[in-house]
Amino acid sequence: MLGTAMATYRNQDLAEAFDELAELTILDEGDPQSFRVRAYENAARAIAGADVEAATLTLAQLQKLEGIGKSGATKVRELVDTGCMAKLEELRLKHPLEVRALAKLPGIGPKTVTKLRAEANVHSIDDLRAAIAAQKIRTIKGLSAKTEAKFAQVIAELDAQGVIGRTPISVALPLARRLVEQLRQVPGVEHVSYAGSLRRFRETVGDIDLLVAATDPAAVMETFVGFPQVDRVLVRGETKTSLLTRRGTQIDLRVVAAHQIGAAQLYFTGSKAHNVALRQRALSRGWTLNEYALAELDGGKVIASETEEAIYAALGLAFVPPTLREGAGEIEAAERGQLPAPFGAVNGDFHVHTTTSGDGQSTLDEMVEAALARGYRVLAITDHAEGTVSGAPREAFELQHARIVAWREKLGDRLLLLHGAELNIGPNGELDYDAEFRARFDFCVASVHDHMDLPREQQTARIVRAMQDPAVRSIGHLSARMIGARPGIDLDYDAIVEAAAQTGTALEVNGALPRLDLSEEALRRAAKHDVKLLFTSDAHHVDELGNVAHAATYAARAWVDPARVLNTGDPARLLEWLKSKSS
Ligand code: DGT
Ligand code: CA
Ligand code: CA
Ligand code: ZN
Repeated sequence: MLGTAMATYRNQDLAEAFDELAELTILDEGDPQSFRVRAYENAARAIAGADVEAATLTLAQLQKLEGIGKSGATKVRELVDTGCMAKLEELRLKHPLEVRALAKLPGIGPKTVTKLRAEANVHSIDDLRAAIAAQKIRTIKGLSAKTEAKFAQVIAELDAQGVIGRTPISVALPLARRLVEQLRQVPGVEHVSYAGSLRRFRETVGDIDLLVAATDPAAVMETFVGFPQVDRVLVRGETKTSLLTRRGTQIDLRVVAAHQIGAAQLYFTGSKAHNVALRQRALSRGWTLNEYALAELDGGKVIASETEEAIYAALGLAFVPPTLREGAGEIEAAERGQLPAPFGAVNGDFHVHTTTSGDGQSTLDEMVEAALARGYRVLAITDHAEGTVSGAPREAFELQHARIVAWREKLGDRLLLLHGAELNIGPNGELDYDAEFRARFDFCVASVHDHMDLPREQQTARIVRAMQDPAVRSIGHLSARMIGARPGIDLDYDAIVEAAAQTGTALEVNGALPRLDLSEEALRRAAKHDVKLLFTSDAHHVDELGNVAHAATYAARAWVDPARVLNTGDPARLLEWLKSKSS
């Protein structure tokens, strides 16, 4: 379905359209760096960051936005005025969703996709599986048995992670938040929320589940199917509608009665295992639990339905946070009052970039002001060091140091502002600059950005070696994975965690949605040793400082003990830890 006349294009939708145009153009031209691709990417960034709604601007006004040329401005007007961008529609037809999923496999570039389509009739991941099984890849000119084995390995890894066909949380969460915001504005709407695996904060979701309580369900459905990112409507009913977005994510929306919203939230948040256990508990008390209510089996008298809290309480359980509802012992813990304590408020950030990094978008001043506004006690500025593509030379760090010192005068005790850096960890654990220069920093986070294919032993050794450096206070995004796109490096987690405990190096939980790193698995291993954790944002823009909340929500899934986390709650422990590194 094409956009309807009633669609209203917000900046996020327009930016999304240009991002999609860039993605499709890469596939079409085979060159991720082409002039056109970069123009589309710039337009997407410009619109996403604009202070005004681009849809309200004239052609001339649009062209005055930095990063938007005549062609971009024309395309914005075309989409807003007609509900359709001809170039985008043409490329979508040429490169259907299955092809785009194929192109997203790590290590398969756009040129290879073109070759696979033209010479092996491979147009989807399933086609690729079949071609590998038939040993057809090695017969394609320019490819080999080695390429074939590599493709097989990539697919096997993604299968093991269970991510093929699922949407990464970095796509699903912003989309869901945007929809919730839009649906809240429909007249008669009393409640909107997302449920399902997204609310449980899984790293990938099969689909997005939305719940709405409203007096006028038809108006809700009308708005929902008119959402600009809709590709097609799969099911349309009075109380349930399902649709597919242009990026291939399914969204289910259910309208329920306001007095039943708690039961619906509980049911549709799942997980299935959690629900089954709750229902058994209800049955053992002569009650039934479904998406409408907790009620008596005979007579059907409702016991609780309006809030999740009331239902848990009636079942004799403490409220179970959605992140723990995986059927992994949470009900027993809730019964005994032994659920993990919640984290206190985040009181500092230890992975933050400014414009000193090539890819940073906010200035030091903006970051400091934003940290103050968030009530932080500590802020470590950690721009990329020379070993990273967007890294800064020594002189830039020296200039920044002077600016940080100047800030300290003004800040007094309000905020401890640390002069830091994000050091790159080389293949053998080498770090940027030299020991003397590194020692000048107050706080260094060290992280892996390349050499992803080394064997486990070497990956483990490089990180352990980095932790032994006196300047390194924490390890950034330990596995360097990109959820749904790139598996993490192969690591002996027990050895890493032991070395972290021994050297007093903290492990970061990076809250950038594409990363969420430490992974759940690593977090569970970390619990077995005396390792300290830091929740960090990896913000490149002040708007991303909120990523620390993602780190906290995600860490909760692994039952992390708040005592392990240095930068939540009372800052005394944090300040103590900052003073010394045992090595
Ligand atoms: P996903 O979408 O695959 O990432 O995972 P979920 O958990 O979001 O699953 P989904 O979308 O199929 O259903 C949302 C929730 O609805 C699920 O977590 C539990 C509930 N639910 C769905 N179908 C059933 C069912 O047949 N039995 C029970 N007990 N619960 C169900
Ligand atoms: Ca779901
Ligand atoms: Ca669903
Ligand atoms: Zn970073």
